[in-house]
Amino acid sequence: MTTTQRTAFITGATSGFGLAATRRFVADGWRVVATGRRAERLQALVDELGAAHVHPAVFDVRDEPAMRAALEALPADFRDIDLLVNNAGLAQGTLPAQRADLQDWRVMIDTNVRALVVLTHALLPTLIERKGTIINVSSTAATYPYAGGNVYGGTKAFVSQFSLGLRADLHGTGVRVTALEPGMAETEFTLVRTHGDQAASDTLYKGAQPMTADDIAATIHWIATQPPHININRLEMMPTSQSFAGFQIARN
Ligand code: NDP
Ligand code: 8X3
Repeated sequence: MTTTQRTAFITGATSGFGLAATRRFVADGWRVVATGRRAERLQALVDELGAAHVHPAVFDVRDEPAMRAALEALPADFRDIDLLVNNAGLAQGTLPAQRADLQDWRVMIDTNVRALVVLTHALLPTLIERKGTIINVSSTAATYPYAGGNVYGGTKAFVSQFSLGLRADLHGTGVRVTALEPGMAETEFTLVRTHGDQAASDTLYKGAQPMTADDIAATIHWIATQPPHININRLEMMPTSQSFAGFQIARN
C-alpha cells in the first residue's frame, strides 16, 4: 500500500482491463476517475470500492462536449490527475477491407484515435504540472498485421506511434509515456468486435489460456509505479499460447 494518495483517470472502466485496473489502483490506495458509457456498471464500482476512492464519469469518449463537461465536473478530490490510462477502445468486425462496414471503421477511428487524442490534449496541462504518467493501451495489432485487422491495427499503430511522439515532445517535463501492447486477453473485446456473438468469443479463447484483465491491470500498475526516473517506452505482451504467424501466399 502506498502512503501518498494519487489519482488515476482510467477510461473504459466498465469492463475488461479498465475495470480490473480500477480495482488494482484503488487497492493500492489511489483515487480513480472511472469512465465509460454504462452508468450502472460505474455505479456498481462506486458501491464496491467507495465514493471516496472512485468517481464515476459517464460519457461517450466520442462525444467531445460530454467529455469536456465530465472534466469540468470532477470533484476537487479527483482533479489532480497523476496518471491517465487511455484504455477505452474497441475493434469492430473481422471482415477483409473489401467487405468491411465503413461505419465500423468510423467507430474504431473515432474511439481509438480521435477520442484518445482529444482527452490527452485536455489533460496534458495537469499531467505536466503533476509530472504524471500516460499509459496508452495499444495492441500487438499495432505491429503485426492479420487478415481482418485492417483499421483496428491501423488505429493501434497510431496509438503506439503517438505515444512515442508524445514522449519526445514531453522530454524534460518529467511526464512519462508508455504504449502498452497486449496480445490476446479474454474480456468483452471479442463480444464487442463480433457485435454480440458469444459463441465466437468463447471459441476464440477456448483452450488457449489467454491473458486475463487482471494480468493487464497488474502490468499497468507496474508501469505506473516504476521509480520516477524510469520510463517504460513500450511493452508488448502475449499469452504463451500465442505467437507469430507466417506470411500468406496466394497461388494460381
Ligand atoms: P472491453 O470490451 O472489455 O472493455 C472496453 C471498455 O472501453 C469498456 O469499458 C467500454 O465502456 C469502453 N468503451 C468502448 N467504447 C467507448 C466509448 N465510445 N465511450 C466510452 N467508453 C468506451 O475490452 P478490453 O478491456 O479488452 O479493451 C480495453 C482496451 O484494450 C481497448 O483499447 C482494446 O483495443 C485494447 N486491447 C484489448 C485486447 C484484448 O485482447 N482484449 C488486446 C490488446 C488491446 P462502455 O461500453 O461502458 O462505454
Ligand atoms: C486485441 C488483440 O489480436 O485481437 O488488440 O488484435 S487482437
